[in-house]
Amino acid sequence: MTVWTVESVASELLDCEAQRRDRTRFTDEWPELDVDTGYQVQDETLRRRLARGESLVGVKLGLTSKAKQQRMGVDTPFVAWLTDAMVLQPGEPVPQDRLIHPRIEPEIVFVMKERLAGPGVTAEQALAAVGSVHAGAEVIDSRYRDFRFAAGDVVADNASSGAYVVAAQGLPADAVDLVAEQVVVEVDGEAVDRATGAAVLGHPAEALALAVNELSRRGLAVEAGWTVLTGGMTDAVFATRGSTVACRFASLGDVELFCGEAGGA
Ligand code: OOG
Ligand code: MG
Repeated sequence: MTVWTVESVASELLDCEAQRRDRTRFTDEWPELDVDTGYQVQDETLRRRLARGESLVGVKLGLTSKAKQQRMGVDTPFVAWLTDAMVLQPGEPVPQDRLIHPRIEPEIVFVMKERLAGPGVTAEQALAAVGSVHAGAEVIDSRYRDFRFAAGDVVADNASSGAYVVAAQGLPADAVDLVAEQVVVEVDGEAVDRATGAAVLGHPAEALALAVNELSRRGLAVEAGWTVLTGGMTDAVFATRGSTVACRFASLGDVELFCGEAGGA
């Protein structure tokens, strides 16, 4: 049986990503892979992403809504890293050729105007450091077969990071009622799900506060200029080739993702 370490799990996860290969979760073989160890793996994979030339552009929250927690069977929210290699420009299709089994979820996105350091940051203080709020969509992609994982596995896997798109036009944080802000998820023009900002820990700024306070445990902060994905508001939908997924927000506008030509590999 393989004896896993932070370094070998980091290598295996980055290899799976590069080779578009999924695998069974590590916690079956290495029950000691708890959330704290998962963060050590996440930080090791970030070091390797930066060493190969990517830059750190922000953080994403995972499992901040009941819809996501129930689907994934994990009820602890967590934070993970965003690099420039994950950015999709509005209008770019889902990068199917580098993803394993992508799914799409609507997210309220913050762009930070000020640095925020914890511990003890409140949602109100967090919101005051936000420069603009944007409509967004995340293309998640797990390195685990059928997205089956425990909390330590998914934290190690950088919270199923894949790609994400943020609407170019944002609004000042105080210009939107983020609790009431509604999103409708459409697949090929048909509404399949909807939620409001309240789904995200009661208020998306709670997710930002959670990220800041979690990072402070590791001596880190949320930096000015960073992008923060506050977490999927609804369950994610499959990025089926040939389809278009739209996330239509009431005040923040729309984000549309074409899922690639039908029939491709
Ligand atoms: C974990 C990633 C969760 C979110 O917004 O909740 C996430 C997963 O669902 O595979 O990105
Ligand atoms: Mg997400």
